[in-house]
Amino acid sequence: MAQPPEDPFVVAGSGGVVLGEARTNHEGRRALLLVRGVGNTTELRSLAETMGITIVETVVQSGKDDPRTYFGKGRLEDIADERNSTLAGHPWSGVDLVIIHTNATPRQLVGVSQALGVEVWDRVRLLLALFTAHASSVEARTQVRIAQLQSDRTILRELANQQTTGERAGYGGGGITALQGVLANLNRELTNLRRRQKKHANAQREHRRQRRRSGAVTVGFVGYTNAGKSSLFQHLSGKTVLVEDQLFSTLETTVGRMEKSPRILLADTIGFIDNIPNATLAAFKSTIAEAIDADLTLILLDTSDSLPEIQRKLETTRREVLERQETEPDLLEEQRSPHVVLTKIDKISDQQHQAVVNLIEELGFEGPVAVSSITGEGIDALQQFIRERLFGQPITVHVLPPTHASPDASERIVSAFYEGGMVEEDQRSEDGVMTLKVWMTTSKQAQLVARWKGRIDIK
Ligand SMILES: Nc1nc2c(ncn2[C@@H]2O[C@H](COP(=O)(O)OP(=O)(O)OP(=O)(O)O)[C@@H](O)[C@H]2O)c(=O)[nH]1
Ligand SMILES: [Mg+2]
Repeated sequence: MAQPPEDPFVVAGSGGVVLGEARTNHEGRRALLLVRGVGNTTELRSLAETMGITIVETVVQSGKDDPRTYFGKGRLEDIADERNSTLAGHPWSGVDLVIIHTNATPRQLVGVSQALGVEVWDRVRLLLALFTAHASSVEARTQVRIAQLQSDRTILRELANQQTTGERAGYGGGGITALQGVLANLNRELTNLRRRQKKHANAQREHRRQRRRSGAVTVGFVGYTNAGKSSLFQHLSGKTVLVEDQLFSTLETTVGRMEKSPRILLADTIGFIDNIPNATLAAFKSTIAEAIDADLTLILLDTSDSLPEIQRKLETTRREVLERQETEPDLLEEQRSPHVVLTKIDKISDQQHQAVVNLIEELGFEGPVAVSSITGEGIDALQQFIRERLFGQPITVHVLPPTHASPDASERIVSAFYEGGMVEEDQRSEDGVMTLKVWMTTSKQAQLVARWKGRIDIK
């Protein structure tokens, strides 16, 4: 009897479904792309390219998806024949992967893989493979694995279903029992990973609370993948992160201080892409939470995209942000309105820039700040904007000299202001009064006023 391997990673593969080790490097693989009807294949091609996969040919069949096999049965048989009879030099030689140009159903994945006898991915499995290849931290690997297992489970369930209804012959030698064993292993691993992820999410939430209590404020960057989030983060924080002209360079959250305002923290995180199934997206929820459970959320848009593209991405991102904010009950009202930042303005003309600004305003957003992380244009204005948005205008604090009744040293009070906000000026007059110009949240101000009543005077 065929034993299911320990690792229940599942790929749709030769002769049906192959169980094997999760492969993380797909560099150099050659693939066929199947497209049903008309479709723009640009996104899928750049996803494949990012992973070093060559699409040797795009095979198109007109008409609507077949619910069982995506392509028609006859056409799939032709493809299988051609692939099996390729000689060296044929463009299809070495093809060991077929990619379906859609988010396919488990039934279609199984159907195509059975018909072609080769590993089959759809758009979601391609994304998952890409995430797996790019995941470098424990956090990222955990969430990607969860998403992958959830997707594998839908395929295993489809197989189990086909077996119980007699649509398909036995699974290995063990039939349904072996399949159930694999499913049970998978569920066990999923439970463990979810527990680990939940722990991590709770720890992070607690971390955010502590940061907030200490007077630090957070700015979250959200936006589509490749919008320029990590580049801007790097520019403002001086902290090095991965920046690449590819989709999904970033999969986890990095928090860094804004160089010119150390009390302001910036959160760079994973980007969005269209049409991801909810179950897959859910695995990334705690990562994105870091940027959404922020004092100010900035939506980054690549200005070199076309206007319809910008509009679609902005509307989708706004919807995502609002939906996710609903699951963060601690957020205050003023934290709930995201602001738009236009990136890569070095790539467009003033005229194009104006057209984008008009569009953003028509969509109900305030005038966006525009920046270039390459030339540095707009960066000062953005820093000023962030500061004013978070702290309002700076306050002037007079710290009175110590008295007999309250002998607290002025220095302690002054350092509390340094810790809780951003001190821009600091002067001491001859009568011992210290005057500070400080950017600070109103809640932190209230806390310090309550603590040193009578010792400080704020204007
Ligand atoms: N010309 C120009 N290119 C930029 C600018 N900002 C970023 N880029 C380029 O855009 C590409 C993507 O930048 P990233 O900062 O990695 O984008 P990201 O939003 O973090 O992308 P993911 O992490 O993949 O979601 C890189 O090739 C950058 O060099 C800019 O202001 N001007
Ligand atoms: Mg990034």
